[in-house]
Parts: sequence; structure tokens; C-alpha cells
Amino acid sequence: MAPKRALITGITGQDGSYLAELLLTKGYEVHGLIRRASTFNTQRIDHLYQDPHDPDARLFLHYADLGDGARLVTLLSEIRPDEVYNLAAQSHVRVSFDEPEHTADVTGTGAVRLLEAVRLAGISTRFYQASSSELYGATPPPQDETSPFYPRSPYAAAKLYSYWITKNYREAYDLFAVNGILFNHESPRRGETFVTRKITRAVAAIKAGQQQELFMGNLDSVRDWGYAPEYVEGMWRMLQTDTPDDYVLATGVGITVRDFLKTAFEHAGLNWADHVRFDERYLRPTEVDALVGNPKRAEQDLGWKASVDGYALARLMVDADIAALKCAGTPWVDRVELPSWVA
Ligand code: NDP
Ligand code: GDR
Repeated sequence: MAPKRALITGITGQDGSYLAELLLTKGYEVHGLIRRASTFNTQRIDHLYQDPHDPDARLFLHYADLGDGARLVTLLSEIRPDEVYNLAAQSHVRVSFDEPEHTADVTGTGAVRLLEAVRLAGISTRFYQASSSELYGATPPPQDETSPFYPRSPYAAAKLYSYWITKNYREAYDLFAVNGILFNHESPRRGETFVTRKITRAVAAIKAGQQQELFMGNLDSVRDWGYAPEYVEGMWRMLQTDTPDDYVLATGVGITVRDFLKTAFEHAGLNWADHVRFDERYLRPTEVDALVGNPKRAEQDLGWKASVDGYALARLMVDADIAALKCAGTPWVDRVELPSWVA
């Protein structure tokens, strides 16, 4: 039997790289969209690279951009995937205040370009949309699939559009399309400007004597931080059900940025208050104060449950960043051996 074929947008990002690994392990043929850049941007998936001339190759990369609808139609028609995972986005909330129009175009309109490409290609495919807990914004926790949305950033407003357009294509065209409403999830592959990775990289650098201070914004916000490899398993499970539905993935445990800081610094034998300074440039014009998810529906329907909470994550990421610094020059941090309990 021919292997299942998946298309991942955002394959070079944190989640895309873990999802590609997962699907390759499950025997899929994996196609990923990459953007042309003046420098290499495939570090997170270089370890998965296969020469496309190899008859056994199962990973294929294609140049494309969510801003280019015609290209998406061509690719969907050629690849004819069984499953499409739309993970590509301008995904940084703070940056979305600087670039609201670009964020709307990629993170919002990009989703309908891809959905329209699926429809115009006339293929039968299952579609996953990377929706976000940022949709809840000002709605107090705990948040689940029935909680009202109240976006608090251009990013969240763009994700609100992609959420509803995905639902609309499900209802209007009978497409198997789902929204995964994922709460924050992190890993040693997390982008360096998101708060968790910013903290754990700084801890490693301070511990090594390469840095003294860390400038931070609001330490009071509460987030429900989970471990990214577990969340991509949840994405896949959402596309294996009998009927399409939307699901929250979360740990159910909320901690403050300050808690994460304290745990990360203490894990390296450091006192966070000796090093952390305030810088207002990291504040957002409108903040999301507290996100804590209730993942009951995913547990019941998908058998999915997170096992790593924010505290464990802080320790895991500090270990990985310390190991990465010790192996400076190592192309990718996950090649460094992590503590056995991490795996
Ligand atoms: P990343 O920021 O790590 O990755 C984003 C990906 O999108 C990268 O591969 C990037 O490519 C690609 N991309 C950006 N703009 C375009 C474009 N115009 N055309 C094509 N590709 C583009 O995000 P994550 O992996 O953390 O998140 C994956 C998805 O899940 C995102 O949609 C995010 O908004 C959403 N999400 C993430 C959560 C999290 O906690 N991580 C929680 C909830 C939702 P390049 O490498 O070239 O920049
Ligand atoms: P978030 O993640 O906005 O929740 O979006 P981020 O890590 O950027 O911020 C989390 C919280 O930390 C506060 N904070 C800082 N944040 C950053 N980046 N840098 C700082 O110096 C800093 N100091 C304090 C923020 O104000 C915020 O309250 C992430 C992204 O992955 C989205 O794509 C995704 O949809 C949501 O998670 C769920």
C-alpha cells in the first residue's frame, strides 16, 4: 500500500520539525513548504534531510509562501496530500503589534489561501489549522472549547479569522477540517525570542559567565506551558478521528513568567533576582493576563494527555541550553544528549 502523504506548512518552525519527525516515524511521505531566504533557515530539519534522488526518500521540500495563492494551488494539485497541516504563521504576538498588516496576511489570510488551494485542487484531504489559546485573550481561565474568544493582539485577531474560516470550509464544503486550539508549548527548539527560550538561553549564558543581565517585560502573566513533541502527537490524532472537531491541547497547569524564571535560574544554581532587569520595550500594548486550558475533550476523544508541565519544562530546557553551549558549533541542539528522563 502507498504510504500516506502529508503536507506541512511551517515545517522549518518548532512544531513543523517535530511533526515531520513524527510523521516520518509513522511511515508517511512528508512534504514541507520552505521560504527562500538569503541564509539557511532549515536548521531544525537538517537532521531529517534525505537526498531526493534516493529512491527511498520520504521527505520533500518545496519553495512556497502563504502569501502566494497560485503557488499553493499548483503544489496541492501536484502533491495531492492525504493530510495538510497549516502551521505556518507570523507567530510572535509582540511582533504582530509592529507588523499588523503582514501578520493578518500570513497568519489570517494565509489560511484561506491554503483552504482554497485544497478546494480548487479538487482533492480529498484532511486539514489541520494551528489555532491558538491567544484566541481567548481577555476571557478568564480555565478556557476550553466552549469559552468565548476575545483576542488582544493583531496576531490573535488574525488567528480568529483563520479559526472561523477553517470552520466555515468544514461546514460549507464538507471538508474534514479541524482547529487545534493549542496552549503555549515549548522545547529546546523554541524560537529564541519567545519568553521560555529567552530565559533558558540566558541562564546557560549567565552560568557560563558569558552574560550578566537579562532584560524582561511583564513577569505577572500566567501561561499553561507544555512540551511541543507531545502537542504534535495531538495534532496528528485530531486528523485520525471519524468526525472533524476542534480541540484544546493544554496541561491544565498555569504558572507565571516569574515562576518559570525562578525555576530555570534555581535549576542552574542561580538567583534570578540578581540578574533580571525590567525593560518596557518587552511590554505589549494589550496583554493577555492568564491562559490555563482545560484539555478534557482531547483526553476523552483522542486519548491525549500532557505529561510535562511548565516547571519540568523549565528544567528540561535549561539542561538542553547548557548542553548546547558546551557543544558550541554543534549544528542542532537536539543532537546533544538530553537527560534520560526527558525522552
Ligand atoms: P514558529 O514561529 O517556530 O514557526 C513558524 C513557521 O511558519 C516557520 O516555519 C516559518 O518559516 C513559517 N512561515 C512564516 N511566515 C511564512 C509565510 N509567509 N509563508 C510560509 N511559511 C511561513 O512557530 P511554532 O512552530 O511555534 O508554531 C506553529 C504554529 O502554531 C504557528 O501557526 C503558531 O502561530 C501556532 N501556535 C503555536 C503555539 C506555540 O506555543 N508554539 C501555540 C498555539 C499556536 P521560516 O522558518 O522561514 O521563518
Ligand atoms: P505568547 O508567548 O505571547 O504567549 O505567544 P511569549 O513567550 O512571547 O510571551 C509569554 C508571556 O511572557 C511575557 N514576557 C515576555 N515575552 C517575550 N517574548 N519576551 C520578554 O522579554 C518577555 N517578558 C515577559 C509576555 O508579555 C507574555 O505575557 C506564544 C506564541 O507561540 C504564539 O504563537 C502562540 O499562539 C501562543 O504562545 C499560545
